[in-house]
Amino acid sequence: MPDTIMKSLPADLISAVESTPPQQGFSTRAIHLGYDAMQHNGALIPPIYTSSTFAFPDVAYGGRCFSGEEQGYFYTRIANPTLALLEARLASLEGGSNAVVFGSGMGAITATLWSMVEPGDEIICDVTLYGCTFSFFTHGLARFGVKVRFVDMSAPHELAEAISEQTKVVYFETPANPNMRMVDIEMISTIAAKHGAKVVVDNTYCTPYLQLPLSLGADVCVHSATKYFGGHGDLTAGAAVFKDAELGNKVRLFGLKDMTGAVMSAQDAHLVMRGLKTLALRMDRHCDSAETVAAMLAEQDMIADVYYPGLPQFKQHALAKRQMRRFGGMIAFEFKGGMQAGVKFMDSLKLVTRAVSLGDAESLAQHPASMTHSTYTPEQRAAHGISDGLVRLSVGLEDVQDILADIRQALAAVNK
Ligand code: 3LM
Repeated sequence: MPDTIMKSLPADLISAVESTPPQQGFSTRAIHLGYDAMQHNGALIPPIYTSSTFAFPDVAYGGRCFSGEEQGYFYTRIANPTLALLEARLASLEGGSNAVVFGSGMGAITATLWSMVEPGDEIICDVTLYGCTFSFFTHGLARFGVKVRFVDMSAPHELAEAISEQTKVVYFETPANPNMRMVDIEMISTIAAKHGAKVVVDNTYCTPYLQLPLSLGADVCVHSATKYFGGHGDLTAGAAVFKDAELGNKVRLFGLKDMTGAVMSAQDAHLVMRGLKTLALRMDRHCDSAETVAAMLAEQDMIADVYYPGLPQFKQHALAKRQMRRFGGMIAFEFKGGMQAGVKFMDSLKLVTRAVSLGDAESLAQHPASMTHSTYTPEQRAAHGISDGLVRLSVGLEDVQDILADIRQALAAVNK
């Protein structure tokens, strides 16, 4: 465990982290890291600390907590033992120095970015971003004097041409929500590092089980933990994992504490930890089923394009094989009949649920142009590669033959 993680942990967690053997596998760390039942009355499952505030043995101790001399807990918006355990596990799984958890993915993204830039600085983003992230950059940060530029990072030379000493952050998703366009993390990180810019990657679609951006040169991973981390559609949460512990501490003490207050609840931290225990199992099942569904969709005459990194005909398949362990549970596709056919298809689904969000046990279908990406104007969507006919599918954990059967009957309904 890096020294930097240890410094940010309270004493009881430090002894439990120290007793966790190094080099354990992904799932073993997701299940055990940082917890010793014998220090908690033998309780198999870590206690949920719902307390918003923490008692001081004396005034001087409280003062030392506030000045940072003491690592004790004092208020849950800044730190809490249940959240700290989840943070230690996420830092380990992503290979970071430390992590901070939040009340939503947007909480993680906004708190991180507010802590990294100042008026006059520049951020360069990939052209395709989740709708609310796009909105935060264009309507949020840009209003406060931060210059936001968009570059097609699937062509790294475009970043090399656009980047300057003014650029403080390079930001992207890979695969991107919703059109699955991919970005070469290593190549983009090399270009950014040459100019002293930090790289922030939204790793929500992959989770660290499928992709490790920090090991490829990125500086920060942000997540909507609402998705695969939680995995059951019953919580809203976020996380950021940092290569450099100092930046993580700044995001906690400024971005979280003062700028957003977007704290995660202890109950949700418990649920995310429960989700992490089965993350590897669930991701493998999502990948197995999505591969099957994507292959079936690709055979349909009525479908113009299927965007799934695991398909050999996917334009960036070679990059996907290099960068990802497997290809994930998200698919996007377009009908030759355009938006009208897509809407008919989605309205005909019976098992697959019409809903936004992703990464749940239930398969979900949605229409990005009118839903998750309606924060873009139609002109912006056209310029950012998000077509009106795109259908997005989050392949769930149901039996794959039932998912296939539902999709087949909905495809048949399109032609009726
Ligand atoms: C969605 N996405 O359906 P929260 N980063 C990525 C995301 O996909 C999301 C966030 C961050 C969707 C939510 S649309 C109203 C529903 C790649 C969320 C933000 O704040 O936890 O929702 O995460 O694509």
